[in-house]
Amino acid sequence: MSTLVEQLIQTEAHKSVFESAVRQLPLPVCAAFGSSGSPQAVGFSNTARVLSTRDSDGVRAQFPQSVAASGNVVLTSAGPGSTRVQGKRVAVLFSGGPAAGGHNVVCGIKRVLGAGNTLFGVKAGPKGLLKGSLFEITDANVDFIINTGGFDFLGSDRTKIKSDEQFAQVRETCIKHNLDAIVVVGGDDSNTNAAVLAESLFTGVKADGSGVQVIGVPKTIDGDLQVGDLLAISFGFDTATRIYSEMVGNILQDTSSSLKYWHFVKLMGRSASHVALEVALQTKPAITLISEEIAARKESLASIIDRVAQVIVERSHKGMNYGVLLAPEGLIEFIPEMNAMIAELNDVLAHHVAEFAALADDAKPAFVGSRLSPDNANLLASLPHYIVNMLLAERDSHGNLQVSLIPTEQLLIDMAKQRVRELDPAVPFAAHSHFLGYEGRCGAPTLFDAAYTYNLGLTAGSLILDGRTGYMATITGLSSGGVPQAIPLAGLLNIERRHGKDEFVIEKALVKMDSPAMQYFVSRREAWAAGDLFTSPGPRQFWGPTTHQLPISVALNSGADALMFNIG
Ligand code: FBP
Repeated sequence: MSTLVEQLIQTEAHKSVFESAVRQLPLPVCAAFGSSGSPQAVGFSNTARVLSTRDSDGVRAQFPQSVAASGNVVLTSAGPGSTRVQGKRVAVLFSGGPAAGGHNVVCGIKRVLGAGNTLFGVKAGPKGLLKGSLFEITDANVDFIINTGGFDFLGSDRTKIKSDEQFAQVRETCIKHNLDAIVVVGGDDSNTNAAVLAESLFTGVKADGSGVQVIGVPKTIDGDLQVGDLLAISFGFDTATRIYSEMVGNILQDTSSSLKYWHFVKLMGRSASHVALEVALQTKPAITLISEEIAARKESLASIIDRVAQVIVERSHKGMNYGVLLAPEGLIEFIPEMNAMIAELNDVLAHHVAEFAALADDAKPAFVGSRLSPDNANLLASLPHYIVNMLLAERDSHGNLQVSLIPTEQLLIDMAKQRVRELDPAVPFAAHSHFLGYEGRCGAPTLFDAAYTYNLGLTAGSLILDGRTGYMATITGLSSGGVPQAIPLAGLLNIERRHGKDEFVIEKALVKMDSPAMQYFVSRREAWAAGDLFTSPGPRQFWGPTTHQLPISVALNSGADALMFNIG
């Protein structure tokens, strides 16, 4: 074999030149953890902040032990933690969609637990917890997964732990592996699950009557798990939006080079439009639809299409028969008439599960249509088959419509084409559709996500050593050194209608119309529509001038003076 072939084979199995190099990148830690070389656990004390939601009374009744213990008070790091805690057995699992930095959470927990405690990985998410699929994580594992993207070290899934039988299975796993604590790395639904687990495992799991601690870690590329200044952003958002921004920047460059195409790009982010807004701020395309604004304005589908078509026609009259439109993945659920129809549809589906499942696919639209109110039935019938099929597709285990499967970008193209023709038949309109989603979730974490997640892991591990349960780890002060803190999960819960039933949930943080990021976007979008002001931010950097950037929307919303994060 030639030397080059040998070298190439050596790069197999996550040992590319790049992967080997990023493993060596040093990670800064918050001052509270001491030196970055050997970070130490911190202890926690109460702050003066107590969390409450509109459904706090109901939460207190349903989560009595968690609320009594935490008082829904936010915790902050307070000096070194106890170094005498030994022998704890902790399990960590990933839940929901992957997000860059998950591996560093595991590394942070392992480092802070040290040699005196044991960390187990749960294979394939909550389902693995039910089955008891656990394995011990070693220091060698940590050295190998540090700074790498994806969740492939453990795997993930979307199982919601809700039935008595499932809770009994979790208890069995805890007893079988003699667990003291579980860390759930997940989004709003998974952290809701963590709150429920914390209450259910609060006491009486082990022979001595003690319970199992449960700590959440805020993950989701969607960026919709935010708690004001206590949680500026979930991890994974920065990496995903930087990857999408590079791709959109490249497409923008192509449109103004080839001068003949529109590109309609749907961006991941199940409900909220944070991803679309961030990518718009990074790249400045001609049109960006923000779902929350459409809902706030009660804008109909026809009016959205008219708005889009007007821009296409106006640009064409200036000689620009090209451009880029960004649409958030969850758009369809925010258009008022669609939202009302989907809500009724969800109820119909929830009440006819078995009957519906037994039907042939082509009989499903008529079955549902006959059970909807006339307006909603007409709306459903007016939609193209590729949208109807996906609206009727199976919900995930949390009751969510699988918006990543709905080709909204194609619907927008088809409807815009018709409207452009009506407005000015001479305007040429050739469009390509794209969905940028899975491409962005598992990239190697940006330095922000890498450092943030490592510190989140150190915080989660410290909370366990400090004997806490029912909290979500967070790092505040991302531009000023970083402070490990803990948010009481029960203090975030509200009641929402899911699967046709009321359930306790952590509400998704949507884009706020009066947020600085949205206001800035609104102040610039007409100029972006009228001309070619786009930018191509290029690839995310691990070495170089943009290495230490915060997401633009996070920097604007948190009132930062500059675009740089500062942890350590
Ligand atoms: P999480 O909320 O679990 O982080 O997942 C978010 C997400 O990436 C959404 O943006 C997208 O709609 C969804 O996952 C896709 O889910 P799946 O991986 O099951 O196709």
